[in-house]
Amino acid sequence: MPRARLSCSPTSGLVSDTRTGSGKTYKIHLSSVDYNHGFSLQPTNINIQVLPGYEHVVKMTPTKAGTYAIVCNEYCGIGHHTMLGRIYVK
Ligand SMILES: [Cu+2]
Repeated sequence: MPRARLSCSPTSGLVSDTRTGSGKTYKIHLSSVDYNHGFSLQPTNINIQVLPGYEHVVKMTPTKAGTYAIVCNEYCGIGHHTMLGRIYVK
């Protein structure tokens, strides 16, 4: 199963430009290097809290091509508003 790895940090932001294919299931690995963060993936209903010291794994099976938006929805500090990312599904 393909995997995508994203790291959460207000200083580095979320890793963007992750590319996946429609119809396949992916495991997305999420970790935080500092504080609690949120991982919300639109337009899916994936929405989890990412805690430091853990590797969270969520499964995603995109059914439509397009751009999926990632946003941190847990206030995490001064760089919180910069924590945006995208997953491109072909
Ligand atoms: Cu945040």
